[in-house]
This record gives sequence, C-alpha cells and structure tokens, in this order.
Amino acid sequence: MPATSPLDLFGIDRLLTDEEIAIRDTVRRFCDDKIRPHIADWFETATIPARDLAKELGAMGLLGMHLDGYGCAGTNSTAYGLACLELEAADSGIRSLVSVQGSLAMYAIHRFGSEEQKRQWLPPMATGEAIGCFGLTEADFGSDPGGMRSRAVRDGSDWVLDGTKMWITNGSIADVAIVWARTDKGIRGFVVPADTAGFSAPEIRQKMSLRASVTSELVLEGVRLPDSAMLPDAHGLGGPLGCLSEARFGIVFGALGAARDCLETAIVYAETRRVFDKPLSAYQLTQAKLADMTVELGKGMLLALHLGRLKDDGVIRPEQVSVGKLNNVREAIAIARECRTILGANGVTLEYPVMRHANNLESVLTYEGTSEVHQLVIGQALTGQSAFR
Ligand code: TGC
Ligand code: FAD
Repeated sequence: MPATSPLDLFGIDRLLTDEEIAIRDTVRRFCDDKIRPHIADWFETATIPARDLAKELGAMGLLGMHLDGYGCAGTNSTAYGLACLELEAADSGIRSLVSVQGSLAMYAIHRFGSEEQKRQWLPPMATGEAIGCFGLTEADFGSDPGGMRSRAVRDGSDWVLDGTKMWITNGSIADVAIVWARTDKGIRGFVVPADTAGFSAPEIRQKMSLRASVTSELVLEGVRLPDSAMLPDAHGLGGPLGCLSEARFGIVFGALGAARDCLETAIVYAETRRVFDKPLSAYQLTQAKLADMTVELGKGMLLALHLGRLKDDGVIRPEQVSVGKLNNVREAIAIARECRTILGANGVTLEYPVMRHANNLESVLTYEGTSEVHQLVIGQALTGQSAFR
C-alpha cells in the first residue's frame, strides 16, 4: 500500500456510514487473507475452488446481500457496491462469482419468482450451498438478446426447453440455471435444476481474461420442466434486462476496485524502481500519470456513490446505471493499461496484479452490455431516438 492511497485524497469515508465502512473493511480483509495469496495461481492455471469460496462468501453474508428475507443479509445497495469494489480489487472473477449469484440468479428468483421458488432456492444460494447461473446470451445474440432462439414449448402441463446459451458465468458448477427462452407469449424465465435430463454445461476453455472464473455453454436438449419452473412475474425482455441493471450497478463499483489495485501497485513500484539514478516516482512524467489516474479513479468513485444513493432511494434509472458502467469500466481499463507502462517488463507478469486486472477488464468491458451498448442507451435517453437497429 502506498503511504497515501489514491482514494484518500477524496475524503470518501466522510460519505459513508459506519456500517458501510465496516462491511467494506471486512471484505477487504477477507480478500487479503483468502484470495490474494492464491489468485495468481488460480488465474495461471484457470482453476478456482468456486464451491469452497461460495460457502465462505455465503458465510460472510455476501451472496444476495442486498436482498431481503430468505436468509439474505438485506444491506443497502451502497454497501453491496463497496463489497463488489473490494472483491474486484482482488480479481474480477471473484466479483463475477458474487454478481452472478446475487444480482442475476438470486435477484431473478427474488424479484420474479413464486413463493415456492424463493423458499426452495434462495436460502441455500445465500449460504453458497447452491450455486446459480444466468443464461441470457446466445452465440449469435449477445448485445441483442431479444433475438434469442432458445424456445420453451408447452407439452401438456409441462414446458420443454431447447436451445444453447453461450458465455455463461458459473455454468458448469451451477446447481440451478435461470434460463431465458422464447415462448408463444414472448420471452419468459425458467428455473432449471442442473440435474434435469437434457441439461448440460460444458466449460469454455482457453480464455485470456477472467481465468479465475468458470465460463460455460448451456445446452438444453428437450429439457422437460413442470409449469411451476417458470418465473411467474417476468414477462418479456424487461425481465432479464431488469436483472442486468442490478449486476451492472455492482460493476460500476467493482471496476474501480481493479483500477485502485493497479494504481496502488504502480505507486509503490515507482517509489522503489530506480531509473537513470532516481526513483521512477521522482519524474514529472510519472507523477503526471499517477495524478491523472487518481483524478479519474476518484471521479468514478464519486459517481458510483451518487448512483448508490439514488438506488438506495429507489429512484435510479437504467440509463443512469449505463452512465456508471460506461465511464467506470472504460476508465478502469485505461488506468490498468497506464499502470502497466509504469511497471515496464515486470508489468507483463503475474508477479504483479496489473496485467491480470487489465485482461479481466476486457471481459468486464464486454459483458453486462458493451461500451457501445451503453453509449446507445445514453444516446437514446438524450435524443429520444433508438439507434440500436
Ligand atoms: P428494449 O425494447 O429497449 O427493451 C425491452 C423491454 O425492457 C425494458 N428495459 C429495461 N428494463 C429494466 N432494466 C433495463 N436496463 C432495461 N432496458 C430495457 C424496456 O423498457 C422494455 O420494456 P417493455 O415493457 O416496453 O417491453 O429492448 P431492445 O431489444 O431494443 O434491447 C435494448 C438493449 C440493447 C439495451 C438491451 O438488449 C441490452 O441491454 N443489451 C445488452 C445485453 C447484455 O447486457 N447482456 C448481458 C448478459 S449477462 C452477463 O453478461 C453477465 S456477465 C457476468 C457478471 O455480471 O459478472
Ligand atoms: P456482440 O453483440 O457480437 O458485439 C460485438 C461488437 O459489436 C461489440 O463491440 C458491440 O459493442 C458491437 N455492437 C453490437 N451491437 C451494436 C450496435 N447496435 N451498434 C454498434 N455496435 C454494436 N452472458 C450471460 O447471459 N450470462 C453470463 O453469465 C455471462 N457471462 C459472461 C462472462 C464472460 C467472461 C464473457 C466474456 C461474457 C459473458 N456473457 C454472459 C456474455 C456477454 O454478456 C456478451 O458477450 C455481451 O453481451 C456482448 O455480446 P457478444 O459477445 O455477442 O458481442
């Protein structure tokens, strides 16, 4: 840690409650103890003890932490965002595990599910005994999920699902998948236990990003489900898109964690690295880089906190989440790349976290709506014209 952490300059703690600070600091300590010592190995070998980690994260109350009841912690959204920031300061893959579990799979059941679905799935998901995934994207329909080909067809009182989902976080380790499929009455969501006949989830290998995270295909071949498997209160694309707003909110904070970790690493490195007979940190060019990155990090943090307060007051709009996701992920990846220049050749190794974060942020830039999608959401809000098609 540098003597002055970049965010100290902004007096951020004055904007937080004691409870929010306590949650943030607890998650930071957990990451220091349980994640940081292992993360480079997990990233290099593309293995992660996700089941054990899920139980530890569940024991800390971090899974579905901003949801009420059913064993969930019921914190405010700002505290959830701060937890995402600390988790992603360790690795985006760990934050993804928590985002997908809490903001996508659990949120979908909590917001749109029947009482029976909530009672069956939310308590074990909150403890990490059960892992969930969220299947929206298909190989040919990522930014445009409304074009999906997966289908659910009525057969007597059952539903039969066929289709393939792609790039699904936690897919191969999931006990339950929330699968979105086209029906004769529009897009609907289904709660699919992973042991249902016809369901499989082969893992996608050879990723250069999010290597400490499981990413999978979901294959549904004649998956037969009772009527009670359908999420009763999600009608149309607004259902899954509502879940995305939740997860995007966590990323607004999370991406800043990756950026902060890069910046703190670069500051310490620059203080100890001597070039041309002086510490690298003593050169104006280095200080200009560090100052500019700190300003962007702090601006992003103030934006995230403002959005957190809007969300906690129940007035946040999807396009405001897009502003946060677009800015904070774009700035985070720029900071990661700039920090990498400060570390020189050392920056390309896993001995330092910087290139790992930079590579992870390539996925973060793409998932949960690409930068271009969020520019178009904001453009539509400004002009009233949709330029997606
Ligand atoms: P469009 O006609 O605009 O909207 C359809 C209906 O949805 C409503 N809506 C939203 N509701 C809640 N939250 C939002 N963010 C919403 N955006 C739209 C809208 O009001 C409408 O409702 P209604 O009642 O009128 O039917 O839909 P479109 O087909 O034109 O698409 C719009 C677009 C392009 C913005 C959308 O499809 C989109 O967001 N595309 C990006 C897809 C995406 O982000 N996928 C992410 C998959 S999950 C993931 O990546 C997990 S990564 C792992 C991790 O999180 O860590
Ligand atoms: P495309 O939609 O093909 O986009 C390609 C390029 O075209 C992008 O630059 C895009 O911005 C641009 N583009 C698209 N439309 C327009 C337009 N109208 N105008 C201009 N430019 C445009 N999905 C899930 O459902 N669940 C998950 O758990 C999940 N986890 C993921 C984990 C990882 C590691 C990754 C990488 C992805 C994950 N995804 C998940 C999928 C992710 O949401 C999609 O990759 C993302 O929505 C983009 O879709 P695409 O990859 O098909 O890109």
